[in-house]
Amino acid sequence: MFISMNEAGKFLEGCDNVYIFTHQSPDGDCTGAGFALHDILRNMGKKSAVLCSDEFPEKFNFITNTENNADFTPETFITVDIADTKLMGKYAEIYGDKINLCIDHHISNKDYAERTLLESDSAAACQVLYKLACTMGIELSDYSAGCIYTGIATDTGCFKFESAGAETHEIISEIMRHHKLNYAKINREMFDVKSKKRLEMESTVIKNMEYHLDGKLTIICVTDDMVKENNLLPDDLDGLTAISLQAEGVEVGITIKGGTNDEYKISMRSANDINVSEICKSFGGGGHIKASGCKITGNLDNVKKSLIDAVRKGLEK
Ligand SMILES: [Mn+2]
Repeated sequence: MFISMNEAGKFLEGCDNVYIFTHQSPDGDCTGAGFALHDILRNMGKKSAVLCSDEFPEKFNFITNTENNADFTPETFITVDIADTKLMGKYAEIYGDKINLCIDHHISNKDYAERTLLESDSAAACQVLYKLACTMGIELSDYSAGCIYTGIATDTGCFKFESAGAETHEIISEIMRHHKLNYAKINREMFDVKSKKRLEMESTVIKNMEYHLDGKLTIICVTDDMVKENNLLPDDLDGLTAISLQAEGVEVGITIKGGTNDEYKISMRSANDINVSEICKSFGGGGHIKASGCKITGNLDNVKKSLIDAVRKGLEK
């Protein structure tokens, strides 16, 4: 059931002993939203903990280095930035059908929770959470403001995407005005700083990038074998899709990861007007119009072929 900001606020006021779930392969938005909500609930005198199926990347240490102890009997289950319980990873089976509140901004949200606060035109789950906090009359701590800033910055590609509209900038301006925040440092660490290994991998990825459909489609492929060979961490693979969209004339950029048991994880990005959410839906996935994903099983050549066909159809529309 979809609910309003007011209803979500009332629910938060009445709840306690909360497990907050972020999605697997955590990004800045779910990490920021999870820990900001954790901080908000603690400041309301409630017990809470953030749970994630995967480890949080080190670059989010300034967010995750806080007391976070799940050693209590939970009564309330909240997800942030999770469109589908599948994305809860190992927690999906135990808690997937128990979610009391979902705070999200994905147009593809499956409405799996008892209550869903969905703003599909919000740039980030952190933006939804910020507005919820305002509705509740909560004054954010500098720490929470930093979490929310990070989530909005990362989900908008450092305020480059169309999703970062007037409202997003107004919220960021409010955050900057009222909180001590080293946003230049956050942005440098989120977007510019890369390990030597990562830089080397990027150069390999660029060298091996495939151009299809007259250069309108680019494909980057990083298989599990390559990951093992080069000792890469999940964090080293983050944001590769951005590279696929740097090619001049490109409309759709695809990143293929995985390969163990012939299972591939596909990330798809659109440079302009192609709706990649629709293309990914045809493979059982989804996401945003310009950024979506899906999983495909098969041998790599066939996976690529079906993706190229699907994008060709998308371009012809
Ligand atoms: Mn998000």
